[in-house]
Amino acid sequence: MSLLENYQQIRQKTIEFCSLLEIEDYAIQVVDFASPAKWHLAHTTWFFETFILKNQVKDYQEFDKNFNYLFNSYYNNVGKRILQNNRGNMSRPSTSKVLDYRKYVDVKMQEFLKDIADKKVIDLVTLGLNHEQQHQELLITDVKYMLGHNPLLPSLDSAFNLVKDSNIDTKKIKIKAGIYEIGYQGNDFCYDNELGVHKVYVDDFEINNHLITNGEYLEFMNSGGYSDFNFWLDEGWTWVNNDKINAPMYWHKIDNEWHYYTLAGLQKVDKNAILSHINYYEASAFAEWKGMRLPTEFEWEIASNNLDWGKRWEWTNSAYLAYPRFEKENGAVGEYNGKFMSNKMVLRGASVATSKNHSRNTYRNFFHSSDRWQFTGLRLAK
Ligand code: AVJ
Ligand code: FE
Repeated sequence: MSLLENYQQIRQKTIEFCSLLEIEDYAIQVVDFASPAKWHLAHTTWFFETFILKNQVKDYQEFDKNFNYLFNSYYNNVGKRILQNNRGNMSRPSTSKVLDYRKYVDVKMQEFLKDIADKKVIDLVTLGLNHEQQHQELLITDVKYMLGHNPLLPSLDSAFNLVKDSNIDTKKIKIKAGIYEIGYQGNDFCYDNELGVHKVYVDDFEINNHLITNGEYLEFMNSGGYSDFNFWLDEGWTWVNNDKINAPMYWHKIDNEWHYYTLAGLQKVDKNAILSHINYYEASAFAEWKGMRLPTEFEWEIASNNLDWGKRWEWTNSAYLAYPRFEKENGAVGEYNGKFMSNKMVLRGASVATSKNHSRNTYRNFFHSSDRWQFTGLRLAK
């Protein structure tokens, strides 16, 4: 597929998901970490306008002089911006103005992509497309958070039954101790944080093929998992107590039976379906209860070719740190990944909301230990 066709398809996909929204759904921000759909639509567009059009197209006229301030997410190199928790304060610009912004930038981008040859620029456009795909996943999880905190727990669409998949092949994979190469070695796109192929030593280990199911997690819950401090990391135990946590995000006990909110509406918890919406503290406590542990990101990558993966982001036992030969990209896009390498854990795999061509066994997702609004799950190792 040409870059132009790729651009058209990926941009269109964002719009397709949004067509399921009501106009009131576009603007609100119910929690700091979840951005409004309107903001995602504009921010992904801003990325192309800022990093491609403004730098590459002679006499390019920006769509609106305020948009850099409104839709710059975190690039200090590109100027001042609104606070992240103010993203929902913007009833203006209207959604229709933001959609006009997308069209304006799309016209310019498509013109520009017709004869583009510079490898560096092609790479930057490709980064912009992968960026948009990351935001497609964030859009889904942010909309889920919004509707999942609406008192009526409305369904978005019956097709969005994203928690259902099950895999309970209980095979265990044994890997021999040795020195293995870690990092992306292909010729296609990857992020800077996957690069700098390097060797790591791992000891003998065993890793489960299956992701923990709701049924297995219910056993942990029913045996008092959330009330025994022995299973918990200190920060996790504080969180459980302060926030009175007794189940994964979106779970509700109704008439003594566990249900969970899905984008297809409220449903009874399916014991065979793969667990979702747990944070690192919960993943760690579950592993402790089982007498096992989470794999490191290196063990995960080494074993990945023999594993069933791709339905949940899997918490690993690895802190999100730079690889030994990590080089952040030049310029403002150097702020893309590298500056978040503190106080975050690595998640490996991909989720039901991840673009299919976007998942690689070297992809390093990262979130804070307390985050659980993504489609996060866990796999055990020992
Ligand atoms: C890799 C999902 C943690 O949410 O900030 C979006 C993705 N990077 N825009 C994030 C991202 C820039 C990133 N995560
Ligand atoms: Fe972004």
